[in-house]
Amino acid sequence: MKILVTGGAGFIGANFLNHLVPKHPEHTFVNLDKLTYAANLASLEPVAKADNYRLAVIDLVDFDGVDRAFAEHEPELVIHFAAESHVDRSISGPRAFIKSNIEGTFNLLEACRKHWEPGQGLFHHVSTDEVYGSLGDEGMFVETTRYDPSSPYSASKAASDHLVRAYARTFGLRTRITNCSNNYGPLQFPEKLIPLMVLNALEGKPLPVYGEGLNVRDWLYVIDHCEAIWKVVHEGEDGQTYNIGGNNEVRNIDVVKEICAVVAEQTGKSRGELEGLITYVKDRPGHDLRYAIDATKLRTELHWEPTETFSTGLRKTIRWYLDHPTWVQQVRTGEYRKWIEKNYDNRG
Ligand code: NAD
Ligand code: TDX
Repeated sequence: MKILVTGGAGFIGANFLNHLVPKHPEHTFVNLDKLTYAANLASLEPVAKADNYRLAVIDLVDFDGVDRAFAEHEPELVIHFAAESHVDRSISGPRAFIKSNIEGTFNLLEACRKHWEPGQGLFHHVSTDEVYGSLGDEGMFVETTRYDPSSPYSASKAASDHLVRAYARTFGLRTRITNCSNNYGPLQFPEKLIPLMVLNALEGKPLPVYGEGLNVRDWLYVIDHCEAIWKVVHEGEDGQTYNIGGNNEVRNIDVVKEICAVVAEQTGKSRGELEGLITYVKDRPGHDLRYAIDATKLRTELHWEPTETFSTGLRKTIRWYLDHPTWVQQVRTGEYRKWIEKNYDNRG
């Protein structure tokens, strides 16, 4: 099968391709990516030369480019990862999120409608639990929870989910959607909580916790997410939504303290000194208090189970960052430093 993977040079997309391209020589994987600041071709080194892997550098906002990619590669399955993904960036500069996440998804759906007869092809949309908004102390998100996004990022993802459902109902496009909780693992750009804290801890820099650190996220190891998507693509039902989550609810402050403990364990640094780097900074506006995913549908209907606990996954992740200093050095370029200054300098 010919599979078009969008956003394959980003964190989850690259893990997905590195994990699945070698396992499936019977499929061809075409990675359509604009290569934004969040993309990194070095992350794809394990598959770059594989016979069943191709790269197409295209911006989803450019419909002609997307149209040409469909004509050239004739995909039968689209797995749509590409998006602007960082909530804080959507607060300081929302326009790119509206363009890439809404217009980009729209262009991809239009290309499917143009190139596929009704009933042909399959469009898998990778989305987030953030579309459901914030939970209080109780309850979990299920597939029927009302959409109530808080940030420009989550609103743009909610809009893209709605477009996907509209194309299924109106044009008969075969679609599936997954809404996943927070991912962590190798290859994650260090603007996100876990890699940012790991690298700062390694360098003895402040560990900036927003607000009081009491917000809760439900953490899932990235490969468990990739396996869930692969299962839904192959065994799921058209028109259905599946929530993906690892039942790993942790308060941010406890995530950071656990990172200090594991960094200490793996480097011999003092855990107490690392915890001393924790600095409480100004909260994120509109900061959702708690996310928790009920993945019962995926577990019971498709028999998916995550393989990593937060403890095993975090140890693997920190080991990976310790073992890949060149990758780390390469992503922390001028652009990265500019973001860190902009986001953290007036937060103290
Ligand atoms: P990322 O920011 O690491 O990577 C995004 C990729 O998309 C990059 O390679 C970038 O170049 C590409 N891209 C962005 N705009 C594009 C455009 N206009 N045209 C073509 N390519 C473009 O993101 P990620 O963390 O890997 O997330 C991937 C997907 O998973 C996103 O849709 C995100 O909403 C969703 N998701 C992420 C998480 C998480 O915790 N990271 C959780 C749930 C869902
Ligand atoms: O420096 C920080 N300090 C801090 O306290 C950063 C970067 C984050 N935080 C907090 C904010 C959140 O409560 O940590 C939590 C996690 O933050 P992020 O890593 O920015 O993730 P989040 O905002 O929860 O969104 C992520 O999960 C859902 C991804 O970025 C989204 O793409 C995904 O959809």
